[in-house]
Amino acid sequence: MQFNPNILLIYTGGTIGMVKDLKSGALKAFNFKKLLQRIPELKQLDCNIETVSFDMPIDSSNMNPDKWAKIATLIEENYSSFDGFVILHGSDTMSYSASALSFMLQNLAKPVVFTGSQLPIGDLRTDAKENLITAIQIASLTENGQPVIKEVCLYFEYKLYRGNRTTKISAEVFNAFTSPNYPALAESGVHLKVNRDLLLQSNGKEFTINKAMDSNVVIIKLFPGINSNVLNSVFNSPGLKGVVLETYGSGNAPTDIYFISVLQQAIQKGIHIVNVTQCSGGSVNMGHYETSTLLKEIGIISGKDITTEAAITKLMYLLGQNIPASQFRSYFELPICGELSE
Ligand code: ASN
Repeated sequence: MQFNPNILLIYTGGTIGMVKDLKSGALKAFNFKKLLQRIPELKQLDCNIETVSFDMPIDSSNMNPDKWAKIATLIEENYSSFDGFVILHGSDTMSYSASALSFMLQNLAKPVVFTGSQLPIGDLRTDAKENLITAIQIASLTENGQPVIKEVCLYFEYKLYRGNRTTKISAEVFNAFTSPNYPALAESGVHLKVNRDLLLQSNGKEFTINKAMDSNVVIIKLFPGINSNVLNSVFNSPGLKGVVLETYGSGNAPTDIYFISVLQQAIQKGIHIVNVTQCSGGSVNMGHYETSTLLKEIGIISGKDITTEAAITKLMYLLGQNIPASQFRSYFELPICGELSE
């Protein structure tokens, strides 16, 4: 007898779930309970689809750690009854959410595939149908009764990426995401080609979720001329515990005394600072240039080839774990679920 996987579609909001009102012409949220009526093609898939929707679907600009916890809880509550999860999410902050969920869902052994679209599902030229149908197919892939994908991914415009390696690069073209430092996990063409060597393997431990995310963090992007007043006021923000510092090239920054001393004082106060490159590809390598040697010496953490989205959510996650200060750097610099290269 054929095995039909059970797939749970979690609708959080975003452009994908909108249809044009025939009278007014305005875009409005679509009732996901009627998904199969709207997209009859879904009936042809060899899986059983159930849907659950946020009570108030959101534009992903309104995504936050509480809503990440809501998604994680929905997955936890349905983990044993479903073989795979597809999360419909606005594209604007999808890479942040995919990164956050990759840290919050621990010991994952089933697929969690984020997808969305640039045009609403009700639009004639929509990219939503292909993204949704293929995301469901990917979440349904099994081999010897086991899911093929066992991690948090993002599917968009014919490519499946590791979610915590992605970044949104276009508000215009359908090919809106890229994964600058890790190849696509799968590509959809005439055939669905999965690059199995690139997939994360399950560790066999029991699935749990961790919802504690500490948002006392900030991203600072360097630019020539950044001044000490501004830097001082950010680093002296009450409650600040972690900073993602977007530096130049392979992790370089000004060598001015004022700059280094602001960072050093912050580290002495217990603030964790992670060095991430502003470049869209490549890795931080502190000590390669003179302009990054001091950063290494004062105890800045290397983000290596992590994206800013994964760095800020990993910082929130690790700060939520109350890791001893002396071990924080090693926890950050080691991958948890493939978000950086060793
Ligand atoms: N503003 C939308 C969102 O992120 C963009 C989209 O989904 N394409 O919710």
